[in-house]
Amino acid sequence: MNSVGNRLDTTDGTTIGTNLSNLGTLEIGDSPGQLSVTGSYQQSVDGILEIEIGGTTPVSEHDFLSVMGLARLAGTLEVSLIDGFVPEIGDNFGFLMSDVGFAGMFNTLNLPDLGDGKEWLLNPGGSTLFLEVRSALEADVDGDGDVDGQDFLLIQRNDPSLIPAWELEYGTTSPPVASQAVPEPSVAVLLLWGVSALGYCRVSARVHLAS
Ligand SMILES: [Ca+2]
Ligand SMILES: [Ca+2]
Repeated sequence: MNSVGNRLDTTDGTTIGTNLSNLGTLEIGDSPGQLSVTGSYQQSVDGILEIEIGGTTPVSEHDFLSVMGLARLAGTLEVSLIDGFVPEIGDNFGFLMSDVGFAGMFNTLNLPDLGDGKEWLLNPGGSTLFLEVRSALEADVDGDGDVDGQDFLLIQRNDPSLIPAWELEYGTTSPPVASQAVPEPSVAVLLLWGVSALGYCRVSARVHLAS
């Protein structure tokens, strides 16, 4: 148990042979390093997990927390870049692994500025929680950090609604205005959900009438 306001510093390769409940600040390793928890990891809303990133290799270049039990998340993820490292588009950093899985999510992400054209994405896929660096350019649909003819071909084929964004961002490697989120796809997903829910209602109504 790491209590509110307390800082728990672990040296490299430390194993905690029980459940770890973090209500304070958890720092992993001696600069980049690894902490293994054989039980579960629970972080409260007051808890802070500090992750240092100095490269893409876990443990030797960025902090890595390995949990054998459930990782129940809340509170703050605090990331800092070390050793002058500048993340590039496509870089990803798996910093938290759980053999069982995850519950909850961090309430606050304190992530370092990546500069123009790049943004962070927290990817909770599978057994490892990744931080990824992706292009902040809306029309950079192939995700290589620029907006060019390749992107246009893909946009023309798959999503013509991005053509105005492509015209605005063409030839740039950093956008005039960083576009954080694209609202249209989520609206489309909501609409699809609505349509399928409607279809389901109709089917069940028919079943009732028939019986
Ligand atoms: Ca560290
Ligand atoms: Ca591109």
